[in-house]
Amino acid sequence: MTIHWHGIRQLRTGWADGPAYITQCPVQPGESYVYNFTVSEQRGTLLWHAHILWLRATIHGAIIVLPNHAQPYPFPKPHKEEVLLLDMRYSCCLELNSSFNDYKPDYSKYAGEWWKSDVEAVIDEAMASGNAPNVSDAHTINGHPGPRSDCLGQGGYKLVVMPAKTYLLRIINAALNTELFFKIAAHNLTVVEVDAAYVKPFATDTILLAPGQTTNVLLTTDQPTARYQITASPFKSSPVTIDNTTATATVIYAGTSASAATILADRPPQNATPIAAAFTQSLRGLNSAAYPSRVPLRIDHSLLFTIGLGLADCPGCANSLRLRVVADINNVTFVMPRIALLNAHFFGIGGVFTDDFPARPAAPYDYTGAKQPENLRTMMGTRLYRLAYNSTVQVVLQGTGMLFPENHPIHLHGSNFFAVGKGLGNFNPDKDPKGFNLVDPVERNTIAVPSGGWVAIRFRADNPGVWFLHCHLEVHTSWGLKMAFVVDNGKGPNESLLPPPNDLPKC
Ligand SMILES: [Cu+2]
Repeated sequence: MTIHWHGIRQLRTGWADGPAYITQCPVQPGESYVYNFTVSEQRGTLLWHAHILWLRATIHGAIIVLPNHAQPYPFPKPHKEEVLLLDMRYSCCLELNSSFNDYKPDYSKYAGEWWKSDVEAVIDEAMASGNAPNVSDAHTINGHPGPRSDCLGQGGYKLVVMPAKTYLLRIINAALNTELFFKIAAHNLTVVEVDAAYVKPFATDTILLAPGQTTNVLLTTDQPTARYQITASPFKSSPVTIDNTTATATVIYAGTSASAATILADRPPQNATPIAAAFTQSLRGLNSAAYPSRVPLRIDHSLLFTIGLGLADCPGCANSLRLRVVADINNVTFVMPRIALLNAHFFGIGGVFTDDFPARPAAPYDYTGAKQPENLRTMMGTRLYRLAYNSTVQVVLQGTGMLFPENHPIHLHGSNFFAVGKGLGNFNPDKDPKGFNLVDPVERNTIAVPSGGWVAIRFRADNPGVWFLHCHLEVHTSWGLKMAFVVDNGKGPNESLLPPPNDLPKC
């Protein structure tokens, strides 16, 4: 097991970041490891989760970093705060009725009972067959799928509110493979923060979260006393099979009669790309005097990363073509090392990785075109991209149409980034940078690259260590859509990676 503190910067403490074989070897059964780190200059909602294989399906929770007493929220103090954790279950609701009713935020007690299929078996079977893995059986809100025809007696999660108050909802998408729309019937939500970075407040009736993303919204209880449905429903950006269930929960105004009907939310259609685009388009960094947007303006490394799918030969695969689906960045399918990359970097152990990750595709092509090449093979390698301390980086994350285009939520460890531009089709290096927002772009740690389009991000490499960049759809990470940056030490007194702790697990 390893645990990742998703979005915590881990300044100089990469040993506590958690991705298995990137910054540490897994903690073995019966062993222990203390994650020791300091949270500085960050506040907001994040999540922690297991970061090995598919174990984060059951092992995850919220991290709430409260603001400094001297520096309150940049919006009116809410009456109350609530955490809403959206996740998914590979389980049969009927068989698990009792566990759903007994839900407590203590996954270890229920981990054995939640699953009809063991998630490890799900991905192992997919990797052996070469095909896509089975999808989950239910999405949930705070552990409950809500009432379902196959899950009678399930009222779901209930949020009881007082009228004429403002609530801060901290919403987290902890699902493995589904981007989720979130909605509350008859209410607008005022978005104030994403990925623990404040944004310019804006009102919307629907928000969208990719796996790994968090969103804080203000909910003002300005509607008639009644019960209102909450929905978490999938956003489907490509022709793949997904878990198409909707999780439901209820906002109940105090004083609502027990027999009152629930006012239903009209959840967006699964393919509601315009709603998804309108939401992401509305996100702007707060960029106030207290929270300025420190967007790098001069760029040392301008990178173009194509992200998508490919095929690999698989003589043992159980399909007729003897192929398996893989995923890649710049046509490199990442091969997991056997010892942790951070260890190899710190102690100078050779033969574990190379630092020749390609800055751009070997040859330009029509990345998002529907025309498929004859050869969909990728290269295999444990290749990293090296950055000098404090260098500035722009990465254009370019989705491809290889096999088919799909939305990829890309997560960077060790640094937040600014999303300075996005578009559909192929990134145009002559025209598109003219439209970049270098004033108040949204700052975050996970960004959904639109299906058949691109996103440009910028960050400063001011955190020495090895930092994972990967798709947060776990299926794509399993298939190899991942790489890492190695950031060298600086020369100043606080610009070096600290030595590893004594209890760091060994491979
Ligand atoms: Cu992906």
